[in-house]
Amino acid sequence: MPKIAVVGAGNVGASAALYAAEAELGDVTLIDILEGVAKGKALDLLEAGPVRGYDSMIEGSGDLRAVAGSDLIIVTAGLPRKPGMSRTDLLKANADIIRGVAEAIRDHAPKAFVIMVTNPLDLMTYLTYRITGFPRERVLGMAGVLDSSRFRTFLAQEVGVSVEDVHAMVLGGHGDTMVPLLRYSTISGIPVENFIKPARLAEIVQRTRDGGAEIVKLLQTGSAFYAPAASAVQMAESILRDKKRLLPVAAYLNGEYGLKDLYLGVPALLGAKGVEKIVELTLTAEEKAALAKSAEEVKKGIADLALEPAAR
Ligand code: NAI
Ligand code: 2OP
Repeated sequence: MPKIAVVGAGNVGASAALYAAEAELGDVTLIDILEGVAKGKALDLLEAGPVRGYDSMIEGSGDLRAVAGSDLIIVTAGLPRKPGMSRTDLLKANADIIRGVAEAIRDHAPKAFVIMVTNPLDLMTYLTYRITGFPRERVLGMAGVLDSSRFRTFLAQEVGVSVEDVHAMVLGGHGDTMVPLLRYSTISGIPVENFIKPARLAEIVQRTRDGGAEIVKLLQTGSAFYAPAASAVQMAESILRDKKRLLPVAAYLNGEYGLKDLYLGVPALLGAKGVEKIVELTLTAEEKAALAKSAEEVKKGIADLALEPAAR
């Protein structure tokens, strides 16, 4: 079985470990600075195996060096957003944590794929790419699958159809500037505009943009974790099982969509080589402007990271 490390055994990390084990995607090592939390949750998950019927090994560790030998690493270490806190507020605190995690991955798991979850997502993925020095195919971020899943949920509810028949595409950064693409969102191939009036669709788009904040407001003590963990595991599965799913992911852009040297949500093919292809869609002037605005926000954040100029 492949080895999957999940760094951060909090809400998202533990849920990701659970989904990965249930899918028997690999053996899972949960790592957290709170060693007892990592070990306790790992043992608890292992003991659920006989009931749920999975044979994945699940171990816990308080040492980042336990990433050694991993085929794929899901990074969820960090602070979650609190009410009233923007994703960008998290930048400073989480950048310090992610720097250490990325260095450990670079030194101890040089062949691994890395799926970043920690916010601010596009920036933490960029930071990891820069610190590890891994090829861009092996470092990607989870946001688009989650944002699209929220969009799909709301569209399915509105029309009264199965979520399985709703496909949606959300591009851009994981933040207030995300770009839900209505033209590429369909119910069994039929554009959603055939089912929902423009004013109502606009409301659904806004609810999608606010999807993270909606959960934060309800939970009060943290942010969403089931849907985020499920989304990260779907990406991991596509890579580890070479499924070649075409999913919206935060990928490193090197000229695609006219953008360079940043991570941004775009449709990408995920297979055994990681991000195997970035699909460039033809966008309307309005969509292009929205994506450019999103890219501008991400670029500002990258400047705040105050990294040395890219050597490549
Ligand atoms: P949480 O607070 O439940 O878990 C975070 C865990 O990270 C804690 O157990 C903490 O001890 C651990 N940690 C902190 N520093 C560490 C270090 N240096 N090494 C190892 N572990 C460390 O938070 P939750 O809800 O699991 O969220 C985790 C992150 O994921 C947050 O930054 C959150 O904003 C982000 N997130 C991103 C989403 C996305 O769409 N990209 C969706 C949901 C959450
Ligand atoms: C979310 O969208 C907090 O970014 C996280 O739920």
